[in-house]
Amino acid sequence: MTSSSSQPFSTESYFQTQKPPAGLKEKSEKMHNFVEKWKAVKSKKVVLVTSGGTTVPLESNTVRFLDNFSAGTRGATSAEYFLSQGYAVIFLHRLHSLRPFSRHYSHSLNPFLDLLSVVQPTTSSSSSSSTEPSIIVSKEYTKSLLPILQAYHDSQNSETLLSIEFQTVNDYLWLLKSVTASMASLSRRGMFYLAAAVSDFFLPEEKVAEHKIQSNKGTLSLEMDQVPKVLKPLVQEWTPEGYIVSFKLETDEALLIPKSRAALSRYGHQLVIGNDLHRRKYEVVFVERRNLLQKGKGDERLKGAETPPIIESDEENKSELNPTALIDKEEYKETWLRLDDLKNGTAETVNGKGRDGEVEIEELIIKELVDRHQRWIDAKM
Ligand code: PAZ
Repeated sequence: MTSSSSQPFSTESYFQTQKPPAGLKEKSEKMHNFVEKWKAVKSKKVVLVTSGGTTVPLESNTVRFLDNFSAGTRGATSAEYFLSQGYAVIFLHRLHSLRPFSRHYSHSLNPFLDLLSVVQPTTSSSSSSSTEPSIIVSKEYTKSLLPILQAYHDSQNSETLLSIEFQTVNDYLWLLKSVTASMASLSRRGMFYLAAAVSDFFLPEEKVAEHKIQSNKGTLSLEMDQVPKVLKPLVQEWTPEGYIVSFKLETDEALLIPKSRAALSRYGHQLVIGNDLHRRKYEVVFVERRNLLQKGKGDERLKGAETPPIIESDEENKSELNPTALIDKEEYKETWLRLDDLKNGTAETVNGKGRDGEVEIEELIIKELVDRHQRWIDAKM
């Protein structure tokens, strides 16, 4: 058994030792059927959007858990723009986090009850008039709600959106592995947009207390294990042809680009989107290898000479501490997307404006990704 006192968990040992969550089979089947359905439509591209934070329970009868800040805004917003670009979307999200369309009316920012008005029955003698009060959307909100409602109905009628929930980091890892196995058959038509904020640490099953941890000791000491870096097998084994986008969140701006480059170098996927915690709604940076961009394809990552080195174990840890140490900077290219550039007229949007009248950074991100993904697909034809 691997644990913090011995070797860190590898992806393999993780899945050998940590139990699959309840409901995995049913959820996996739903995702698999969704993929198969859209695979049959040759023109359809499919994207997996992961969204929201993962929890790490401290007790198996869970009272307390480790969590993070993510509300799922990035994922829910991006899913809408992918749908509007004609993608079929698997939205793998944290339970109770924001969801596409309903996110516009979150209980804290824009409670839906505030949109509604009561219409009292008319006193007219007409037999057809109702005697019951009815509820309508107030006129001032109708204009902004209408396109959201239409897009929501479109996604339901066309069955292009499948939402699947996770809560713990263990749920997330098992579901990710399972959906990736299904999506691998899409070859290059599948995109992975991994925006969830996944815990770096977890408590292996054997270390989780069964009952609520008692407070009579006064202090609580926890030693957590590192979550294995599943991006590595995902890119190299589970779906070698998929177009894979990971996110890198930092709070120290100086680390954003070096750590994004280090992730690309380590895992060999196509794109890292770097974002700073406080600026994430206004600017992001795309970090990619130059040779991928120039040739418009990325299979170099798996073939011989041009493949960047995959940094293993000790080297991986070293580069985590000093992310610039092993990286050839010339190999990488950065492209900033900033909402400020719209004001300056240096960037275009797909629709001109977000549905609430404000442009959202996700609209710019998805526009860029659709182009890159298409080039990735075309490069194989
Ligand atoms: O969910 P949200 O919109 O509040 O935040 C989005 C985000 C910062 C979690 C996402 O853009 C991101 O960077 N995800 C990866 C985080 C990481 O594990 O580095």
